[in-house]
Amino acid sequence: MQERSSFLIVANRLPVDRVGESEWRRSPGGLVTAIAPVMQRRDGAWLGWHGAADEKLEPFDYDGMHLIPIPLSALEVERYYEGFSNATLWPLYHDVVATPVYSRVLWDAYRRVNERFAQAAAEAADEGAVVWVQDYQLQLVPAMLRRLRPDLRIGFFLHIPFPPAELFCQLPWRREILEGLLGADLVGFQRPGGASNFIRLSRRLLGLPHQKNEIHVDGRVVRAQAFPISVDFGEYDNLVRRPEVIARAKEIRAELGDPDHVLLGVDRLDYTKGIGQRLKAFGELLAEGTIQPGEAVFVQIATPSRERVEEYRRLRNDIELSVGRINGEHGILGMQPVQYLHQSYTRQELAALYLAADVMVVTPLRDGMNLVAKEYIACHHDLRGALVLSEFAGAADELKHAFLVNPYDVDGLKRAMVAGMRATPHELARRMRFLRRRVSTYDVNRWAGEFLSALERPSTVQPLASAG
Ligand code: ADQ
Repeated sequence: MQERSSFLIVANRLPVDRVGESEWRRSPGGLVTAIAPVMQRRDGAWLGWHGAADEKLEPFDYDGMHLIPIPLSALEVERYYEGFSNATLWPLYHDVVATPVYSRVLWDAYRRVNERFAQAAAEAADEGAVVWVQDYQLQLVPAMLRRLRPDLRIGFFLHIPFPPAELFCQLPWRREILEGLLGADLVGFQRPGGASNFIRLSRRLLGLPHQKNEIHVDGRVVRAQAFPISVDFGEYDNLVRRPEVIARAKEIRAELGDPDHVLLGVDRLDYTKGIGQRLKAFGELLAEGTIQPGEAVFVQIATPSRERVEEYRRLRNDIELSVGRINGEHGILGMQPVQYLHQSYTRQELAALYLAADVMVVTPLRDGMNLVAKEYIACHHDLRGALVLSEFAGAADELKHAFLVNPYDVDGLKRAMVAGMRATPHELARRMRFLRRRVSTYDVNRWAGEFLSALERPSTVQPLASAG
């Protein structure tokens, strides 16, 4: 029998990607960076899918972490991951910006895969262990795990928004999802609004009483609270001070033809990110002559994402069409106003791009947090650079000194982009100082630390014995 761990992370994916046949590399992302030290300190294990369908792998150690691969069949990838997670929950939780698919076949797969994760966690956890379940793909795991192992301390964190009742109630399995989450001792959200939506829904759909942010269920108390996620500030701040990154940023500007303004978008190619809206605004600024070709270049980096889901294929076509149209109408030989790159980059190259950009354009229609906005801030110790930020990103709660916009308002978007380009260095420095103060003090280590200490702190509220 394998050794049991006193600290477990349960996530859809393991924190590693395969390179070649059997080599692994740590996947990029703040979550791993924040959690790896805790894992090493506490003899932790991480359960998740390793990324290949129809393949069973034995647990293995990597970089001080014990990794437990959970197998998924090709059909489960299609139904649980691409289907229920990304064609049902993702659009529903993001304000229905695309139409969610409601299918019993997809739901069945979601339930079955969640059960498998819960079983594996129950087997891997030591007596009284702390288990931290991540994100929308695994919302049933807390309750399933509690049934198997009532001795565990279970936390759950939702990385995407938690919708209001008006939207959530569309879900045919709304009770099951709520009950699944309520299996945790602590349910974390990006924004206070997510926590209050959850508390209100528990009352409305399940009749559960609450005191402030503590819900009474089955003689237990479940706390719902916001923990806004952040980035590894120090990592980016160090990167952009390195001579090779500074040189690369200069080179990027030169390759773009040394325009007065470099505008930048960096996103997964996802319909929630508002990429079409920002391109439309930029195209209109060129069409009406507010900016001249050559004066400004828009660089849009769009990482390939969920390419087998229909909506994502359609989005890619739409974006590529609109890039082609803007460049066709406003480009001149050797100079295209929009540079579109459908590729992934290393952190170092991303840091150089952030450093090179005068205006960072982050315009999601809805976003749990948005780490790109915070990464950009971490890259500007020079106090240069303007952040145009959607008020519908979780990050807008903390980053009030950005140029805040409603991405549905094209004129407002145009005004904010122009304001970012024309602001004085003094004004930009003033805003950037506030933004950096926030992101440097509340970084991803603090996020993980605060979640875990809240999870391990017993509630002071007496459970109502009869509730539930
Ligand atoms: P995402 O929707 O993926 O995350 P985001 O928070 O912006 O959105 O994170 C994207 C990450 O991918 C960033 O760290 C960024 O640097 C990286 N990235 C983007 N394009 C890249 C490229 N071309 N090459 C390499 N890296 C690239 C979900 C939620 C968010 C929430 C996070 C964390 O949707 O709202 O902020 O989880 O909780």
